[in-house]
Amino acid sequence: MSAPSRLWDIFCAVVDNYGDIGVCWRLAVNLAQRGQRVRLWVDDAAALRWLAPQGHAGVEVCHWSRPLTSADLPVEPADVLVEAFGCTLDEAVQARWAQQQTAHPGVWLNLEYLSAEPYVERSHLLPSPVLAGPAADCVKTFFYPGFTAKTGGLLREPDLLLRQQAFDRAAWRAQWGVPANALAVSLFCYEPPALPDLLQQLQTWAEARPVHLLVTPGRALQAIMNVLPAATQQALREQGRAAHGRLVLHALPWLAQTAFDELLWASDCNWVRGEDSLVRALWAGQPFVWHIYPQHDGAHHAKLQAFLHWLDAPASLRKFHAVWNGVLPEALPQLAYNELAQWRTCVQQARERLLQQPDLAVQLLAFVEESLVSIRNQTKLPDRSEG
Ligand code: TRH
Repeated sequence: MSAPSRLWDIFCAVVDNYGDIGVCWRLAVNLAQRGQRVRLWVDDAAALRWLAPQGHAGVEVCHWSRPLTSADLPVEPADVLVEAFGCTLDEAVQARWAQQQTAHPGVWLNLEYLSAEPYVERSHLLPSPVLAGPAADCVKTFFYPGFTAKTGGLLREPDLLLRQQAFDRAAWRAQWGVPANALAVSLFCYEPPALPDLLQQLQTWAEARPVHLLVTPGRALQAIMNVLPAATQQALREQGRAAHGRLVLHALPWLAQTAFDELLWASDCNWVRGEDSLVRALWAGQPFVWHIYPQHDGAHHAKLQAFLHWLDAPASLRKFHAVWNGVLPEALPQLAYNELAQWRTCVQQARERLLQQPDLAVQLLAFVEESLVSIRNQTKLPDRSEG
């Protein structure tokens, strides 16, 4: 049975990079695909121009000019308020939410960052009463994405598996000039210290079969440029493609999010980063290496270990991650090409485990419906859902 249609306000502050807006956009689309109406409030929508050039039916992008005043807020009250990644809501938004609770009570959620650490299971769905400010006495609920059954799960569109099955890998490769027999490696990373080692490793693999490195724009491309000779940099910049020893390098343009997914499906192994592309690499089911978002206090080390533990990663994959993420200041281990097969098995087993669990939007919808029915029963208000 599908969930009734509700109106969602999702607030997203872009801190840096593309994960905040990337996750919020995917969430908005996931909800719209399940019949929900979403207002996505974002303070910097620039990345949506390439990430989601077509937009999506059911998702309205609203400019979050900070601070919003009550005059900026739409008349129609939302049923669900999502504060993504602890972005603090403006006083006017909190005041409006508090005011509407008598006539139109709703569910306020704090959507947290993804982690495989044990605290996630303990903290998922914990209520948090607001103690001060215009929304004092309202209650927020922490919603934690995660990898296990006791968490909020991962974003997975209802049509993801069908899209993957219908995907024409050969046509994709032909379009991007990657030969069918080549090893295609995608690269989306920050500035990993072991990048020169990776290039060396790929040169070795290229002795056995052609290797094409598909470099995403922005920081990954800049990091590659920094370790290339000037002539190769120039060719890559001007032609979007350059030979580097036995390697073929491609400088990709910014892709729409759905096309970014296809890049990961078309590649034989994926170097990903942050939060959203990690999840997409899991769904792609190819061997991958994750560049975790670095935190100044080193908290990302424990986060990385927790993920590798959940993944049940083989020793070579753990070591590779430790070096790639600068946890071990060593040279990247020489990886025999056939070890990739072991990595692939590991990723595919993890993917199978994840497919057994309800996805994040399904879990959100179930929680919201249960909460709304209970709150609205307590207040004996009619339910105005459209579904
Ligand atoms: O850009 P990121 O490094 O984002 C990071 C992390 O999310 C981190 O946890 C967060 O704290 C920080 O931002 C603020 O990596 P991530 O999460 O993979 O987000 C990138 C998004 O960009 C993802 O949705 C995929 C998308 N993308 C495209 O759609 N097209 C592209 O061409 C590329 C390169 C990325």
